[in-house]
Amino acid sequence: MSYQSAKQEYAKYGINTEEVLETLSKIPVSVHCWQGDDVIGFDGTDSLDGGIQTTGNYPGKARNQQELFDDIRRAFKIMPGTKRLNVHACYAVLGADKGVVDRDKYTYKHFEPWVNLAKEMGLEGVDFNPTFFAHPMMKDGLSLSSPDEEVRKFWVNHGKACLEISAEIGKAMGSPCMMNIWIPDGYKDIPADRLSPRLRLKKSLDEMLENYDKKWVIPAVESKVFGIGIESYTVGNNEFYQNYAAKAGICCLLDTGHYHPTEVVSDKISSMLAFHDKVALHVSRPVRWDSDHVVILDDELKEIAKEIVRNNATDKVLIGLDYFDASINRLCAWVTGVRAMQKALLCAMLIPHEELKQLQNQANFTKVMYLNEKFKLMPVGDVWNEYLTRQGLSDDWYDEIELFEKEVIANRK
Ligand code: RNT
Ligand code: ZN
Repeated sequence: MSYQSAKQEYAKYGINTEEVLETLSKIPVSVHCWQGDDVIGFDGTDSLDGGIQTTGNYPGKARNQQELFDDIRRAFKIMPGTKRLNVHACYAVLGADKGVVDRDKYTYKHFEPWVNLAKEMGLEGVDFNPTFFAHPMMKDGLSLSSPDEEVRKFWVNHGKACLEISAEIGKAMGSPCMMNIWIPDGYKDIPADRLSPRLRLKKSLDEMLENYDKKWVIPAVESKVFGIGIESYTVGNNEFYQNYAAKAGICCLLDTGHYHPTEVVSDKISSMLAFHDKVALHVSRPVRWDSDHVVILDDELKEIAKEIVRNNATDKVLIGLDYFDASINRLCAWVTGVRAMQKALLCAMLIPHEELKQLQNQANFTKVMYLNEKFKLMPVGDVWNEYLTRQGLSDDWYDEIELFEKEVIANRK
């Protein structure tokens, strides 16, 4: 009922909500596996490092593969739309290889259970990340930029192994695998040499990317401004990777928490699209720093979604989520972020972009403002509810989380 009247309302502005519902359900969102266990993984570590941190002590985090898989199955059930699964190398399912095979020797078989899980859940694809943190071979906090050749080589080999795994994953899923490279390398205090570590990182990336399966792997590099305990200098900063990606012909990944606090990723997307065929995102929510709060429907998220939608870039911007909140129910965190991302895309699709673009060219900024304000309170919610209904879902999913607390969390002591 209310959807029908919303449909008519939007039609007055030339917006076809039927098309919107169809398109929205097909935009893939890559959901990170690491929200479920505070980025710990299965390959040995019990604490996080690399300048990233989860805060909070909410009970019930997944303690092993089975629990994480169970949680993912449960959470994904109430996430609408097309999803991918984003897996980190530290989530290798090692079995008898645990303690025997190290990260430089991981192979596809250690990740096959993830691919099987993704298939079982009917996901579009699986994305992958080498893990350059929380490992004894991180020497003095450095990986690919280490002056210690043994350390540097180890991590180059980890990257190479991950490229091979990514190719297998891509093939197995029939969908290219985005492999994102992020390293925490940097210094707490003012460095004595800024160039050498960057040259070593460049060399390491060159070695790593010498040979990979271009059909099934989309390599990406993720920059950062600083990390906790690594405040003064980050080897892989924005300028480094922008240049590297452009030269090497690979993808840049923009994490919304990795810039100075007044810089916004929404303003960067169009600049990237002017030069690249693809740009990848880690959608997070920084609060004062790269705090990785749960993604919610805030103004910046809406602005990011507008950039994707109004530039017809839904197949050029690879949307991935990256947050980890340990202070609230982790399933609720997961589902909230995925839904917020899709709500933002929906909001962006329910705006008369062509008219607004024309008004901008006519310098009619008065009407641009008027329309933007008007559309904020148009009946987006009715279209959202219809979107969920058509997928057998609803916006009343809190009970599901409560049930999970009772059935699962209560038993994880
Ligand atoms: C860290 C980066 C990186 C990680 C994940 C776990 O600041 O954002 O993407 O969050 O690789
Ligand atoms: Zn990130």
